[in-house]
Amino acid sequence: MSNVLFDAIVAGREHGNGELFIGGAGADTDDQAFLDLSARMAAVLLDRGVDPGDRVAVQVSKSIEALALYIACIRTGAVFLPLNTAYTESELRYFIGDASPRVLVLDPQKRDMGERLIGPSQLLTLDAGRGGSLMDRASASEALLDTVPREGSDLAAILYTSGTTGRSKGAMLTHSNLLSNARTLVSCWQFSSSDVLLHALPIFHTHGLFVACNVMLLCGGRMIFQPGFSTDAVLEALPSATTMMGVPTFYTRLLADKRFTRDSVSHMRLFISGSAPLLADTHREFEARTGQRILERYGMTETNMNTSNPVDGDRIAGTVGLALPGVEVRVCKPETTTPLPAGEVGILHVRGPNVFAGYWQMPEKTREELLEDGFFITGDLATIDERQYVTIVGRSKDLIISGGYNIYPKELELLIDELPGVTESAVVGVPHPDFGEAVVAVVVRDGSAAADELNAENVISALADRLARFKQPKKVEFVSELPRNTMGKVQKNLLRDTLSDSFV
Ligand code: MLC
Ligand code: AMP
Repeated sequence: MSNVLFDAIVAGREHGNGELFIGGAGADTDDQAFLDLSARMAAVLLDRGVDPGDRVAVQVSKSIEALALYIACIRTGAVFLPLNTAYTESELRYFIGDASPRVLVLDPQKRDMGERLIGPSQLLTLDAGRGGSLMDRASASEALLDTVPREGSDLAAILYTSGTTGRSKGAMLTHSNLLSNARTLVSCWQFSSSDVLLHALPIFHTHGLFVACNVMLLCGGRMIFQPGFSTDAVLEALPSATTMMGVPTFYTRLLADKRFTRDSVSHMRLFISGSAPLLADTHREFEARTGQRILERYGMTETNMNTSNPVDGDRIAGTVGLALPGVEVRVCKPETTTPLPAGEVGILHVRGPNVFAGYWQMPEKTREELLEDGFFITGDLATIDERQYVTIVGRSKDLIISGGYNIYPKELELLIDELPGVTESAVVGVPHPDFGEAVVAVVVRDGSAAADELNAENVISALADRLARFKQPKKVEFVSELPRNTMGKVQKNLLRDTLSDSFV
């Protein structure tokens, strides 16, 4: 019997020249070494009692070995659960409690924390320098011989995505969700074994892991695997690349550097942007500087990719393009499933083989967002024009996207409201030149003695242990009351207007 995703990856690699990585730390890891490492890691997981369907939670730095661990999970039938390296112990405690992983893999420096979270017997470690107990055991292990069979409907991964209530939800993605979407992207974006992808994204989210790595694994191409985004390192590696994927911040940072010129990218086949809105101005400035048009696409953790501008054809600035083959999109009035006429703003729904299997252990939440007719309610406000191009015009969900990371205001508001001296708070996203949007907390003090002590620094430091750094407010404003409408609802749009010049 087959393992749907793993078999496709093995077949994909056969199109290539035997190398998955070029440059840097990966130069000596060819396909065979990479797959062999994943087979030995798989044996370690089985030895730790990982059964098909068990979750393997992983919070480690980006490395080739971390990617091999993803493949190891797929081959053992485990459910890969990657976690943002910025998450604090308090955030991890929630994910571990919710997902009950069989094994947790952490950086060796976080061993004590891991023992507190899950105990020593279920803990393994891995660092970006090929160290840690997982690597030690994998080196001493025989490679797993028999890949565990998995069908298309079996889970391959759970990725947590924050929720409007402040509670993160685990999006369950099946083998066929991941495979169908990656195959569609290989074909639509014309990826082949001659492509070299400049990979500077993190590999714990959909964009860097499934969009970037699955596509390259399947097309037989190669990757320049960088630990994170650095303008210098990207400029240095560009001559060896043919394509790049990034969040809009990558492109605004490149444009801010005079070394980024038409000549430096004339050999590039494709620049792709997603995870957050690419300003039409950035799109135009990029074209004016380089002569190339960024291809913008639109996706979500729950759905992988839904729409894309075409490789051949009109890439329209400010739009996210057309529904991908096999994916249906409709724009409906809130609370209905009636599609609106072309050009009218409504909630975007999507349906297709890419759409996830539901939220982990949240059947009600799943029913609310994944409709009986198979459409998923994205919570994004959009229009579809006469040519079927989709434009994302806003969000009906209270969500901030900063540098491509999602931040749900409710999670911060609940923590800030608990602080001594605080009556209430409202957290909003305001324009930021680097991150697109930045988090601002607006706080109302109560009349207590604790309120007299309260300032921006101590609000932020009170959050430090509980929230990843990227979620923490870049600014805290104090007001005597929050603006409310006649229904008593906080008018965040007014706060956003008042604060719109905070960072520009
Ligand atoms: C870092 N910081 C951020 C931040 N990233 N703050 C807000 N938003 C972010 N995204 C913090 C740092 O902790 C630091 O805090 C300060 O901001 C400046 O850090 P930096 O050194 O300038 O940041 P850097 O390390 O360069 O990271 C910026 C970045 C990174 C844009 C390169 O955030 C990134 O790689 N983003 C990609 C996110 C992504 O992959 N999203 C895909 C989700 S999947 P201080 O105060 O300590 O200095 C998805 C689906 C889809 O959305 O459609 O793709
Ligand atoms: P995530 O939950 O991290 O997967 O983020 C998904 C959200 O990112 C979507 O619901 C959109 O709001 C946003 N998003 C992704 N790509 C784009 C894009 N190209 N333009 C605008 N918003 C985007």
